Amino acid sequence: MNRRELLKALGATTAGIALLPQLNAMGYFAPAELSKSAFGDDFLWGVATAAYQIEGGHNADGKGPSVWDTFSHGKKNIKTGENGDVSCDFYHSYAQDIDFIRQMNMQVFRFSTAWSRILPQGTGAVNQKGLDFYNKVIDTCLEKGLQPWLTTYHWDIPQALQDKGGWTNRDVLSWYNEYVEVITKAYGDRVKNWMVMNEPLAFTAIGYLLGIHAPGKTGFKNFIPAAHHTTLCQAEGGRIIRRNVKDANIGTTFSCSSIEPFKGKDVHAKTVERWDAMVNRLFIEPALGMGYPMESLPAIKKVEKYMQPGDEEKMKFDFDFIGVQNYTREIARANFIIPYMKGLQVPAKRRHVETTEMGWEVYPEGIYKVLKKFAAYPNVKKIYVTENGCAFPDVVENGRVHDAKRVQFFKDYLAQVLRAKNEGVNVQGYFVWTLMDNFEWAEGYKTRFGLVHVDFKTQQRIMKDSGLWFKEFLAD
Ligand code: IFM
Repeated sequence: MNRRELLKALGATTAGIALLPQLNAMGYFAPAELSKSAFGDDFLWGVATAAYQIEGGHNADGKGPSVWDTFSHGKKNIKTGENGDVSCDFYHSYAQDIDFIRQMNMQVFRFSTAWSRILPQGTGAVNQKGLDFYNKVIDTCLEKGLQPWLTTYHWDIPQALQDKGGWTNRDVLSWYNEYVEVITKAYGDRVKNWMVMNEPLAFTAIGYLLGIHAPGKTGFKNFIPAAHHTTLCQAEGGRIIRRNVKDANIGTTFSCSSIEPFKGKDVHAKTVERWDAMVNRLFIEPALGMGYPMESLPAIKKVEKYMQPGDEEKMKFDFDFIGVQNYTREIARANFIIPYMKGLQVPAKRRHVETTEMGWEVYPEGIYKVLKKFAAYPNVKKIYVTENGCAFPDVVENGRVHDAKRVQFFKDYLAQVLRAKNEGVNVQGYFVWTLMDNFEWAEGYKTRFGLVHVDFKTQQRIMKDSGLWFKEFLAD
């Protein structure tokens, strides 16, 4: 039964009328027809990528190794045994790939710079050819009428710095500052939209706590200092951009998920609070001057060991915008055996809900909830959805990819973004994860998120039906 039929059936009964507020909360009154104009003329549309996931050219023109070069070559670190040495070969095919963005009638290309392409040893000598590569990317965007949006860090710290402890070493503050000084001075004349970090929780928790991502470290002894130094760099990066880039629009991005109690039961409320503090609050609240959410997540008190006088102040930065990145929701269940978190996330597959190939629940209302949640912080001025997307198994048939599930995913999630916007959330743009299929970290190339299909043997590209859908949707 579709939305209209359901409302018609329910509207005729007293019980149905009583249900109307609940249906409203569930998004049943979100506009059925999506249109570009419903989002407004100033709303920005784009795609997001990350250097290691698309570039390849892993040792081209003087690039130094990053943690991901090392990690992906380690035995059994990547489920498929693959690595990002060549990936989509964006290093050589950037002009053709950027053209796809234009063809889809989008305005924004969000990408990251690879620190070790620019500073092969992390600090010291600058690799001019590495700098030039991003000059070409930026100039190509501008020639094609696209806005380049630059993320300074998307998980690929130079291996030379990891050898000295990487994000766990407080010296990372000066290493990172040197890198941001270089890129802001090199690109600030043309790049006006900057994001400091990509999903700080993801790279510190998956890389330094769980050991599933580079650099493969585990335990709170690694995670806590890595998280604290990232928080400091998040703010300092903002200050350097402000100083060096005239008229910059400065943000940073967060992986955000609505955390909900298992079977809606109150007994899991404390667990929900702890997971919410970890997933949604840990990195934004110090930037907003609220400190770490220690009351909700006592395990974070361990950070005090790494705090130096003045750090509370140094963690703050007045961002122009916040990048919200959402894919799914999490269901939390109390379990007192689990150290620190005292609870677990209940995997979607055990809940028998619709999932993507990543095993993540398809839950469009989740993006509405996180937009409302982040917009409720008094100092959050504006929001962009800097990532949203899905992996489904794609099949090439007669030169086409009919990815109907992905198209539906975007329609449903966009309806919820519009619902939040219509309720007053200052959301000003939406960037799809991602332009083209690429190296999905520990999953390898199997999970495809792109609007453009990539044949990794031939490097042939095909715009999927989802890419064609955006082209049509965004056409003037
Ligand atoms: O591929 C990643 C990206 O690097 C960061 N956000 C989530 C995406 C999908 O897993």
